[in-house]
Formats: sequence, structure tokens, C-alpha cells
Amino acid sequence: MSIDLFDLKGKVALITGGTHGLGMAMAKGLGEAGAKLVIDGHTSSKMDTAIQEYNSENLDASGYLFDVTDEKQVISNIKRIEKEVGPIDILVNNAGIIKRIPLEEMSVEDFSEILNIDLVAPFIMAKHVVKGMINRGSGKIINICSMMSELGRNTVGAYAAAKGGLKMLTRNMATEWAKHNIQINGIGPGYFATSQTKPIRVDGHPFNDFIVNRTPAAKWGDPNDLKGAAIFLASNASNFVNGHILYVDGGILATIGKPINE
Ligand code: GCO
Repeated sequence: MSIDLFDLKGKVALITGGTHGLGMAMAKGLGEAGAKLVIDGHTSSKMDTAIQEYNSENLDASGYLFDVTDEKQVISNIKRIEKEVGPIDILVNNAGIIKRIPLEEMSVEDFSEILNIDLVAPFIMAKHVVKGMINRGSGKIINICSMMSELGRNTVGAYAAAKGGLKMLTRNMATEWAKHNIQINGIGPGYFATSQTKPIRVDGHPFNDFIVNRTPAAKWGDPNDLKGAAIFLASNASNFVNGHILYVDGGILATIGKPINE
């Protein structure tokens, strides 16, 4: 049955930054499709709350607190996870930060921190998870990109540099690892109602109205709208899809936009 192509029973999925927001929504989708969930985070209080929420929805989830930018921590935790939970079949590089600062005012420290978490960490995670996938001859890696993988925007220059880089890193991972029956793709969320967008999604905030008008779907996305894309790219349904960025954006990238009153 074709629907079985989306079945993730028996698979182990590691989601970085899976304690809230888009990461949690995508993780729940993978769990609902049958995967065992391994949630990475860096705050124990957030992790405890998140694991309770997953388990309250009968999802098999275990939490691991480690810093995705620290290669030593990544290596030791991947070892622990593969021993305690099982070989990692699916990696979702979702953890990320954003700082909204004009480039001419942004410190090198801020710029480097954003690049480190949003671009270098996905490289470190994939570099160490893929070794097991190559040995097993199969695996899925999903890098969470952004509209800023394609478009610039005032104040988010470092984030755009990182997300643009992540798009190309995704393509190069596919170039180098697809021959091992590993599929590496990206998901590019549009504008979603999350804690990350909260500051710019308040009534009366010019950006809020701009996004509703700029998005052909005329609304902010619901994090649950990402579940389908995550399950597709994590499952056998995408076994010949590689180096692709699947944008889930309500049509933003399809259009030049329209005047407010049109
Ligand atoms: C912003 C937003 C975006 C979104 C998302 C869009 O300030 O523009 O936070 O970065 O979160 O990445 O794809």
C-alpha cells in the first residue's frame, strides 16, 4: 500500500531543538507516524515539560541535554543515544537562533554566534550521525532552512547568511552522501506562529500586517502545517528525493506580493 511508504514504525528520529515551536511540531508528526523520538535541548526545565507533553500524547520520547555546537558533546551523546535508544535513522537539524539587528550595528560576536548555531551545528550533527548511516546503508537528514535561504530582510542578515548557507550545505551533503542510500533534504518554513516570531506577530506591528498581505494564503502558518513535510522527507516516500528544499510557506516564494489594498 502506498500509504505504508510514510510509515516510520521502528525508526529512531533525533530532533535538535525539539522542546518547543516548529521542532516540537515536526517531532510530533514523526512520532505520530510511528518513530521513536529523541529530543535534544539545552534547558532541563524546558526538556522536562516537553517530554511530559510528548508522553501525554502517547509519543515515545526521550530527552538529551547537549550543546549542538560542541563537537565533543555531540559525539558522546550520539554514542549514548545509539546505545540507549538505538541507531539514529532520521536526523532533523532544527535548533536555531535569530537576532534582529541592522548589519552595520551587529557585533562580530553576534554574527558568529548565529552562524555557529544555525549553520556550523547542523554540519557537526550530520558529520557524526552520518557515520552510522553510511555503515547501515540508509538514513534521512532534514535541515530546517527558512525564507531567508532565498530572501533578504532588514535586520536578519546573519540569519539569512546562515540559512542561505544551510541550503547549499544540504545540497552538498546530498552530493557526497546520496550514494550511501542517504537522503538529505531541507524544509523551508515560511512565517509561522511560534515564540520565535512572537515579537513581530503582534497586532498593529507593521510586519504582522505585511506578512498576512505578503503571503498568498493570507495568514501565519500553524506549526502543525510542517508535520506532513517532515514525515515525507523522513520516510520511504522520499527515497529518491535528494538535495531538495521543500518550502512550506503559504506561497510566499511563488509571488512578488501585492499592494495592501488590492
Ligand atoms: C524573521 C522571522 C523569520 C522566520 C522564518 C521565515 O524575523 O524574519 O523570524 O526568520 O522565523 O525563518 O522563514
